[in-house]
Amino acid sequence: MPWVSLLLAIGSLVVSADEYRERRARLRAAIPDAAIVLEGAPDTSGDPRSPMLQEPNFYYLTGWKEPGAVLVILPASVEPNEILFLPPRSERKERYEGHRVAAGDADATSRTGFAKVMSTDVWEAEVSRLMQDGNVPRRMKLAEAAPVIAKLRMVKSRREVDMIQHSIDVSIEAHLAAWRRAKAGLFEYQLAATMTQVMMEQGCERHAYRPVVGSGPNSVILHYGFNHRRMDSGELVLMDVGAECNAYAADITRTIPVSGRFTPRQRELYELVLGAQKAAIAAVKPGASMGSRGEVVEAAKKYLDTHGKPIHGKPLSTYLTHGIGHHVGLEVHDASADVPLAAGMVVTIEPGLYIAEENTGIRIEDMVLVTETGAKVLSSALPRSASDVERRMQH
Ligand SMILES: [Mn+2]
Repeated sequence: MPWVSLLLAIGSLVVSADEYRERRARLRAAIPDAAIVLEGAPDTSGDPRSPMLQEPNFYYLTGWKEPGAVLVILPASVEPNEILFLPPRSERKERYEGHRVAAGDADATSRTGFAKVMSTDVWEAEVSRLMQDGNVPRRMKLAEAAPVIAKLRMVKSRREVDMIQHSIDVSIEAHLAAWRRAKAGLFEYQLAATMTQVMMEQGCERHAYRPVVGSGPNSVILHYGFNHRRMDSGELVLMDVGAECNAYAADITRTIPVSGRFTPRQRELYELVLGAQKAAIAAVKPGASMGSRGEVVEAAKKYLDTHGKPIHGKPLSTYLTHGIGHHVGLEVHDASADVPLAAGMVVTIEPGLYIAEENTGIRIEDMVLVTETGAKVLSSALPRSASDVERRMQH
């Protein structure tokens, strides 16, 4: 019954209303006896250049995309203890933007996953009334909820890992399409266009970040984003490109030879970066630190310095000029707190070497799920070794 499996496939890429409710319950438990107020992204639909992105913490707790909403989470003893406030209906706005859910709609509960939906016009009055009625003590203490939400967001649910995996799978397809197309004489933006086409074709919303396609001298510019240079044979092209699908980001980098073959020097440096990446991934496990002096980056640096020759008298690790990685989720640089790695976290491991005088920047970036015992590379389907890259570029 093919339609059943199709339905399951689509179903698995949606976070359920129950999971959102569970997240709010965990936040309530982490900040008890408080009114937690989150404002969603403001309505910027009047600006046609606005991408209209929901505020990520708000999205994490509600799954709600429409602008101008307010989320209030109250202590468990108060009834109701969570309310979604939506902007009042505006005929004019709906003429431009289409139907929007508003308090009072018969289907407001099923559309939002909230038992209580009210108008933003009354949110402040309603919260004071509920706190008073619920005899919640008024301690005039204000605190940021964001650091607490960040800790929740760092550990992904099984469903979130599935959704991240989908964004990774699409991004891998995009990289492979660019590999097949790469050749001297092409412009960087043409490779970017090929990758964009794959993402959009798969129904993804957008690039998870400005795509970096940097050839030759541009490969050493970490966040190069102009993508306007014509590529030449004998050069490397660094592609740091990832899709955002169903709100979840992927972040993958590969560095390939424009004309399909690494020079001996490029291959030497490439294999050193790959060795450093493998050493760093081997250091990923619960309890390890991703920090600037943590064991993950130190493993990469140690590999570079014990396997590679110094350049201009400087140890090779000097040319790894950025951090070893970051958390990924709803945002490509996802919310995080300075805590050790734990099972369920998803991070990038992305060592690189940037040698300007050789016009050579090499970065290899993969996404890794922290498991109970170590790490699982989620982007392992995209070839990594120099020989495998060359082989795949021929097809
Ligand atoms: Mn990254």
